[in-house]
Amino acid sequence: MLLAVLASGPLGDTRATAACQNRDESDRIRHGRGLDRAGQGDDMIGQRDDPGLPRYAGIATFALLPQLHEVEHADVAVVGIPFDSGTSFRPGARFGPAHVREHSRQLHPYHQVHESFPFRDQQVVDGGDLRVGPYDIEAAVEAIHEQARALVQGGTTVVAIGGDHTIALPLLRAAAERHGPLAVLHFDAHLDTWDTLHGASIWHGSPFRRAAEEGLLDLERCQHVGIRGGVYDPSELDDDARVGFAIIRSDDFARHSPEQLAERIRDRLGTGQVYVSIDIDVLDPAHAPGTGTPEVAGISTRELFGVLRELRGLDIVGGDVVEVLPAHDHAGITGLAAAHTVWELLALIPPPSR
Ligand SMILES: [Mn+2]
Repeated sequence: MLLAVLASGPLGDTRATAACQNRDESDRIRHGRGLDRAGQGDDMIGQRDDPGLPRYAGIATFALLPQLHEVEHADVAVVGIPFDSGTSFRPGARFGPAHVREHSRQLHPYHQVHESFPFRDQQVVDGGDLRVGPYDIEAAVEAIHEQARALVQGGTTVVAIGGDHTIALPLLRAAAERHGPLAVLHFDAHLDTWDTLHGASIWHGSPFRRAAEEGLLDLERCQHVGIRGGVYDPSELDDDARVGFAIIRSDDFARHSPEQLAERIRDRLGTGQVYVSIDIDVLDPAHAPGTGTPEVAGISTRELFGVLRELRGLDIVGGDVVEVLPAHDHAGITGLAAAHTVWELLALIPPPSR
């Protein structure tokens, strides 16, 4: 009651007015310009670069990038999709986007391996969270589809932070509407090409089966990476092959280098357009404990990045990093892994030809 009186009384009004009056140009949050050493990219708005506001302070957009409304055109938008009603086991990935943003504060401008500036070659923004409710899966999938379609049709590549893996279906719909049937590069412990569960046809274990049925996938060019565990019957693997996927297992990382595996992936994907979907549970629970359906004997963060960094040049037209579940995370391990995975994905997306 006391707080309410203060806020609505003369003292509250005075403070608010003073705050507004002080918010002149010098108080605005400053973002770096995108100028690189070759003098290119100076029309980009880069990460927040404000000596008065350290990286750990202020509101966390992804990688402290500008928001969508702060730029004239975004080439790439990182959007949160706080939806987890398709989850079959532990719920809570709806809180993933905020967690990943919070752990993305330490992402820096320069990529040492690629020798590139991922946020200077093109305009990358935080597109905020999509508007989506928790109670009706089909309505949610349609809402995600509509909002993703508006971005994609406007020439913005969408990279989503989930949310559970259900969101890949509407994102693939939006991407395939613009680009045609797509190759899918899918990092996951699980196939995610199952049919129905508990009577639901759209859930987080079925997005790629539904996508194949809808004609969104190029059935000769899809690739799983990191598969292990979680199969009831070998017929599931036959179904999986039928909807277009080849498999690199988690175990394959013990026998083959990231370079060799990346070569297999390139052979499979060919030169056409690719959608990259990364379930954080592809990582071993030691590297990503905060996820909905953990599977032991997974790959390490370094192995994941080892493969991703060999895939420069892919024509990536969309992607997601999903299944981050903060309630089961410890010390931000999963949040950090996911934030850096998004960054690795952004570093691979080719800039538009201007
Ligand atoms: Mn998945």
